[in-house]
Amino acid sequence: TDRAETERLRGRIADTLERARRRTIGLTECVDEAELVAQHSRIMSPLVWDLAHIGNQEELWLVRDVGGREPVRQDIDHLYDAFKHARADRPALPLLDPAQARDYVGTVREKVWDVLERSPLRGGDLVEGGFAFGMIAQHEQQHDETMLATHQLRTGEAVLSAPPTPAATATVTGEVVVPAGEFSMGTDTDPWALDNERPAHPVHVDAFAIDAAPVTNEQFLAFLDDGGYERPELWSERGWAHRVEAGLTAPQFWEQDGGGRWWRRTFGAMQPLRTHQPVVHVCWFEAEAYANWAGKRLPTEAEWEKAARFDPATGRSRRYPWGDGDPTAALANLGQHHLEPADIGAYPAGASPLGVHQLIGDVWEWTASGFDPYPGFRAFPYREYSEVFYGGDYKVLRGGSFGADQVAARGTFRNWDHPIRRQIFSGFRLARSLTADDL
Ligand code: AVJ
Ligand code: FE
Repeated sequence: TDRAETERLRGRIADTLERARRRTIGLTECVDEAELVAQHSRIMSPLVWDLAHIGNQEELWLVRDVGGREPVRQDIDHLYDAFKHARADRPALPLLDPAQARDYVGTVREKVWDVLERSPLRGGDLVEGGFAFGMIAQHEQQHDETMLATHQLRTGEAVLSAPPTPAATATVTGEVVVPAGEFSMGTDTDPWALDNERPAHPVHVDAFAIDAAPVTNEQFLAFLDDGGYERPELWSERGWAHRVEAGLTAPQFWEQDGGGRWWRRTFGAMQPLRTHQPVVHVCWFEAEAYANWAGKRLPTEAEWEKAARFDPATGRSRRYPWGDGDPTAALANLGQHHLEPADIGAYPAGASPLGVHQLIGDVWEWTASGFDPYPGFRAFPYREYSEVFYGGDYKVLRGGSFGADQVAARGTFRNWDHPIRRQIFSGFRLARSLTADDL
């Protein structure tokens, strides 16, 4: 019945909000107060800012807007408005201290349980299908991933731990040809899809080849060993200027010992570079240079999504490479269950019908595309989520990383960042246009 369905949705919303909150608490209780208020990098907020910002967005949308309740702390709205203060300036603000921030997010959440209990979860775009609740869960999880990136930047002893990634059980090499033709990009039907994923629209894509797997540490090391960071002809003009100015000589967090062996620092622990693990912490310009070196290119966003969603048997676009069902631990490395990408071949069950692996999870994949609206885009529920970023200096990333929760990772989900950024869990895979020889 309708009633039973609404109750099921309520339960799913509660579970999703609780999962996000458990993660937020985990990321903020494992370091001391000094570390919560410290700035571990000028490009990141103090963890205590993310914490209270999570509560403030939840208050704005769920308590005040959906719930129509009195504000909890209207006086602090400006402190946690991401557009008012740059990340570098946030430590100097009169922020809530860690105890106040914890109290605040707890108070807001208590009110949200009451709002959820009373919401019909239909009627009006904001609550239809639980959208606003889903949006806020995605917001919290996206900030959790940002906080995880802050953890990776902090120095000192490791405080996070997780079980090792599953071993590879399949051999995955080479590329997959995706046939020419139209496919449906974006979505009208996913109830929690954000504005930038909408609407569904047909896109014609020429036949292309895409790598069955992301580029690995071993492959990236071959580029480095071949002088990749010293050959301007492999880089775009902007990319080379950034390479020089930022002094890039390897992916972030790679270190070479006196014997010439490479190591990777991951959440405070040093590990020998894992050969078959997707490379992570590279910026778009490094991906571009690698692609030039390999004689290929990055996929466009449409190519990536077609590879991830197009089912050649039916012509339909699926929610995920493996079908329409939600992610599980056997399908994709998501949700911070592990603290690094898994080796290539670790998720054969998650491959697309055409045999493209690990599109969802492991690493965010840089695409060739800038962040632009789909035809028919409508900003919802606020311009500052997506619209103000369109046409800016951003490249789209797809697929989600080991640090992305499944609520904020799906076949249509779009992430974006500046092409110089690499503190995010970013990697890439290559594509190429087909030539007469291939056809
Ligand atoms: C979509 C990941 C680029 O973290 O800046 C968080 C998501 N928007 N709060 C970001 C977001 C508002 C956004 N990204
Ligand atoms: Fe935010």
